[in-house]
Amino acid sequence: NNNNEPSEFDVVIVGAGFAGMYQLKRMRDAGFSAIVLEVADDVGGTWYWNRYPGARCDILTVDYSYSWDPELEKEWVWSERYATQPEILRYAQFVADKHDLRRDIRFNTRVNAARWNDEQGRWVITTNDGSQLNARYYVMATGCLSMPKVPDVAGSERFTGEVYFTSTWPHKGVDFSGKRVGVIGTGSSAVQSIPLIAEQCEQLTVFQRTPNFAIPARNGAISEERLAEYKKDPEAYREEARWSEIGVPRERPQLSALQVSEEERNEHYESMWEEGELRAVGAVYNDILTNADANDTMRRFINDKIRAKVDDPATAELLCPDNHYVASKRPCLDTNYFETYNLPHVKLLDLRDDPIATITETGIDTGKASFEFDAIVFATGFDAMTGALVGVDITGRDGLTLRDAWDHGPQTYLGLMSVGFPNLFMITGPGSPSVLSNMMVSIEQHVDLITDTLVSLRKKGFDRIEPTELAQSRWVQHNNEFADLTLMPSANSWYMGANVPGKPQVFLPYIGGVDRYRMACDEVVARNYLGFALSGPSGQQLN
Ligand code: NA7
Repeated sequence: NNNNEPSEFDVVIVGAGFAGMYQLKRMRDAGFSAIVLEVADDVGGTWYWNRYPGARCDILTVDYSYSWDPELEKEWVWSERYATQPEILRYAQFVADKHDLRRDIRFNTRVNAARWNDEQGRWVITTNDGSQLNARYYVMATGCLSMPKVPDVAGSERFTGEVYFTSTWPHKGVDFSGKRVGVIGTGSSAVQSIPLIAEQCEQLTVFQRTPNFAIPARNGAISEERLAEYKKDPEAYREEARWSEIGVPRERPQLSALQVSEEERNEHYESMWEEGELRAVGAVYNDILTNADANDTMRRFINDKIRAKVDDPATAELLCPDNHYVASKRPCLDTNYFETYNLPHVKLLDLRDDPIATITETGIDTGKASFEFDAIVFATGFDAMTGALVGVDITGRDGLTLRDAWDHGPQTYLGLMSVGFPNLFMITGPGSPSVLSNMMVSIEQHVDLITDTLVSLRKKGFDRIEPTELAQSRWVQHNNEFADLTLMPSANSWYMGANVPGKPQVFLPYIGGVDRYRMACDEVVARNYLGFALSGPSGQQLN
């Protein structure tokens, strides 16, 4: 069906989420022929798929917005502090319309394989409808949390009732009224959806393996005061975000949590609690992520808050995180999550005490009990950061597959490229700040870097770029050493790949911060692409 369309491009981009959309725009403007391949039937990426009740951003939406089109600041006003999934999807669609992006996006198209042809210096990309595309450059804009984790619960195919995944929710929605529902998982998606599922259903049982930290979202209209932070000079605010630690402007804490009195500390934690923003967690003290005792002070504060919200003391204890440090797993923002357990028809089951033995035709059997359900919801997360990349059959130079190259964990230079895979770029790949930051800021930085790099290669007469072994191995080492300075690797988190059985356990995102990372990238460029080998009609350059 695509036979009459061109199949030769300068750039093939995979994914029409916020990364792929902006990448398309920049490539077009830079005069490259580009196409986006997208498996869904519209733009939006993660906001297209994650339609579960309560799905929202957990970065304020004034921050989680494109900065590359300043008109958008005026044309689009977010209705709440944290916009819902439908509103964010509408925003993506609005941008697609405004910039006429869809004409270069091929929807309903899945990339099955991509193979590098070294003689021609081009990627050959095969899609699910059997067509082949050929491109000089290949950009994976496939997202960090886009490949749902395959259920690793025994018997999950046996259940004959309704089965839902938060990550691929039915477009027509789900009506839980009068139903007995089981939810597996208590990560961000579960914390957002459980209160709304509970409002509808007859009976709800939540199967919890690890309790999570959550601070109140305090959603609603954004306060004038918070809005003023950005409104007084939007461009300066965006620039500050680009040079901040997490892609959201915030003050840098100067003090250790252990340097102040308990009273003063609790006052600070109260204001973090009141602020209801994840940026506040890292802005209170400078050693929350590096010092176990400092982190413990925050852990105790949050757990006391949980205890105050939950009536039944045993349930409250189960909901208090006790085996990981604050922020070592992705903290959540919640609206009535803990209070939901005060409802008589909602029960919490502790899988650490009583693991799931098997899912059955009619429900879930744990070692100690048997539950009957009309519907089971898997809120079990994603094969994060690498899943969508190695999910495509990618073959680079000399028949090397990305899957093999990353067998012991992802190998990248700057989270942007990988040795053996010339001209293949990843947007917010492993080894870049990505999921530890406001994704909009990190996406824009990578898209700008990739586009500017291609423009620079074209100008200099090069058409191949690949990192050197040395640069890549040092970057991987730097990543690991940096992560090891913190408490982050101690948790069984998806940051570590620990949520997927058999996945190599390495800390996946770069923890040095958006600012430091940007500085490193800028220096690489300023030093003539330090750490990259460039070649093409005008010869070779090795830095
Ligand atoms: P998460 O944060 O990975 O949460 C998944 C949850 O599911 C988490 O509580 C897991 O427990 C639980 N889980 C996963 N597998 C199992 C099995 N086999 N048995 C029991 N429980 C299980 O995914 P989300 O979709 O909530 O959020 C992903 C990100 O999207 C989020 O951080 C935001 O950045 C946006 P565990 O903690 O592994 O013990």
